[in-house]
Amino acid sequence: MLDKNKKLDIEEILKDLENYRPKRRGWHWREDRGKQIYGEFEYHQASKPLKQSIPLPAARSFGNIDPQPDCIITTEIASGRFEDDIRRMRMAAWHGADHIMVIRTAGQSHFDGLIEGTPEGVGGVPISRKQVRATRKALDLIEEEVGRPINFHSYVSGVAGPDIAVMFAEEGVNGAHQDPQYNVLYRNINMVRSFVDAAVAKKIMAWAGMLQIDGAHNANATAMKAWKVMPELMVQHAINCAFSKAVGMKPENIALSTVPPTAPPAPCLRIDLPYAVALRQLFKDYKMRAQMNTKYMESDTREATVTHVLNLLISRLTSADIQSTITPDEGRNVPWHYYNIQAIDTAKQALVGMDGLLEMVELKKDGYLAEKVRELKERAVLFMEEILEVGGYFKAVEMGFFVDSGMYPERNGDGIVRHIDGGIGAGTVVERDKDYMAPVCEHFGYNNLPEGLEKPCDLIDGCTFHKPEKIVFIDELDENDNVYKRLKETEHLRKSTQIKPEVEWTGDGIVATTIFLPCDEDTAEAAALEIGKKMGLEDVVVIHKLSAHPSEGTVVEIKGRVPFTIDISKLSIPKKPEVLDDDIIRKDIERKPMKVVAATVGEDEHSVGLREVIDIKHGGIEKYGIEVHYLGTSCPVEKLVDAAIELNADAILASTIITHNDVHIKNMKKLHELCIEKGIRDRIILAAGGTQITDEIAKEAGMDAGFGRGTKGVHVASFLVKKRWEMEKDINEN
Ligand code: Z98
Repeated sequence: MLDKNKKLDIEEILKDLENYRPKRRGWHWREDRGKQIYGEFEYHQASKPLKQSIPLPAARSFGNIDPQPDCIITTEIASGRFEDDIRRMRMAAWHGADHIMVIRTAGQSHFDGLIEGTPEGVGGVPISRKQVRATRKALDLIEEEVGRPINFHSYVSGVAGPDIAVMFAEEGVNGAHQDPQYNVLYRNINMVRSFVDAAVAKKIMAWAGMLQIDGAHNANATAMKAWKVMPELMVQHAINCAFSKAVGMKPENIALSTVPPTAPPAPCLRIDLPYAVALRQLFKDYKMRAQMNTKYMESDTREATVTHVLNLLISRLTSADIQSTITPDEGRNVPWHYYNIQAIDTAKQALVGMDGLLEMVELKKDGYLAEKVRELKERAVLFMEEILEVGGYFKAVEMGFFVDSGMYPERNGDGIVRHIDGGIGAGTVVERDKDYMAPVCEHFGYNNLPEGLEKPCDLIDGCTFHKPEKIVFIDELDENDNVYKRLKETEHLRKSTQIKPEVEWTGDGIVATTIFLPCDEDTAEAAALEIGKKMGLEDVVVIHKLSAHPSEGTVVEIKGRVPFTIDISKLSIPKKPEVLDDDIIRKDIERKPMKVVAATVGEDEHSVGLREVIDIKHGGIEKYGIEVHYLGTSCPVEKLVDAAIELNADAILASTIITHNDVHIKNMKKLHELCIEKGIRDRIILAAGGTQITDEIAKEAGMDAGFGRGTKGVHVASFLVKKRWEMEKDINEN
């Protein structure tokens, strides 16, 4: 069992890996979907709570509940080093992801066999047995920690598809992309080979109960005008669904990869919603994996998040069995830990926020929506009919039917063309001999097995599916490119008190900074690079810019590496305030009543924070019997001090939220000075609070204490009582 206060021990995971067997096989949906009570609320589209998790920030005001939506939430991981990936998986699981999609290293589709060991990848990990097994082992621990099974997923496309499918089935991988059309169109793998391989791979996936995601969305990502390929997308889904079912997959294990085809500033809902509805009508028996649109995304995380949320609205207005969350990563090409987490939180927040939407609004059954839905379905059916007319799928591909930029039946002649005898692996498919026989289970197609056999592998005393001990585990083949070497390089950071910032890999040292510069974009970019260098960063790169105005200003985000480490043993970490027992506080107030005056000072209308600290309803200081005189918001400091004098108060609580031009600091200083001026400073306790206040900042500005975010009544009451003891002690001693 993992300890939440301890990091994953990678060395421990690698230990005895040759004998590790995954705990389970097959896909797992969330449990107890539907009605759920979390705290004070009833949800209608939720699922079982997690044992341990990190709730959304606002949960603080709702009893720290962390409602889990009914659908699976995906995170895509693509760092290229599995030892770093697994830490990110753990963080993702704590935020609510239960589908971990591991991207493969660039080009693995073209490897015609399995690879071994743990080499570093580009844009993803080289998928090898060792890497998969270590990841599954880590996920087995992580799922126990959060109390929910985690689906591990990668890719079964490419020329080694069947080999990978077998390995995944053996190693407890729970889901995979598998779509022969993907190989043909985007990886230029021979069509015949791709479809034969797909049959073999799908049969194995069916045995392992893996969930399959298709590749239709790639047409969306490839076509410049992605909304034009909507009819084709439906055709691609249909081909893969029908083929998979024919091979023996259950429809509930076949998921369509659907993407709302467009994004703002296009009027996206008017295009995306009819498409989503049409898909769900045509493919009722299948699952929907809703991926967000990444096609038009650039480097702006805010923009990406809005598109993501609009896509989540479509998911709630229609349905999603799996909700993917790759947003900012894909646009920026920076698969960073915190973007995974942010995107998972975006999905969780939006889905939970839109809980029960369809109980309150209804999609119209006539008018624009219904007409568009019908039109899209008609276009798709006509497309399919034309495929049949020209002689079938292979012919249609040869004629460039797919990824054409025209909206069917319009065709612009710019589709992807592949030939029946072309592409990688052409000519490698041979017909099975009459006496062909393969004594292995879940083998697709013609096989000459002797009659009366219970299962084919009885002929060879078991195959690896039935006798996993027969699986051959190859550890490392490359003595330089492997995890042990990489771990050695980061040992000084993992096994000492030294730390470095990181966004992707242990010790990568990367930090990102947002800078506003009062000038045009080009100048701002050059200036930002210079600022990064002057800040001591190495390898400074601009990762985002946004013009605020052609000459008035530009926002630039840079990243760079820090060349140093920080020794955490030398840090002075402010101690968390010790709170007194409720009874002790109450008794002390009974012993000697306490009176405080409180207000939000200056021109500041924020009241919520202070009211929470005061009000009995929120567990504020009133509940201990402290008498509070609340003077409201926008209260002049003078008024507060005068009231304290008039009421002979023990303490003043000043809330100051606005920080513009350091007005919060000025307010605190003024309060302190005024109390000195009026001669009460040595007998009055001064405390300030606000989102940007810390104890340190407040004390520097003359307060006795400062209270920041997350402060509760008990913190302030404990402080007041303790401070009064201190003052009483001083008086007694003098
Ligand atoms: C996703 N963000 O779908 P290579 N097979 C299929 C695919 O769609 C993909 C691959 C294989 C996307 C990820 N999809 C993109 C059907 C890729 C990947 O050739 O190893 O890159 O295979 O979740």
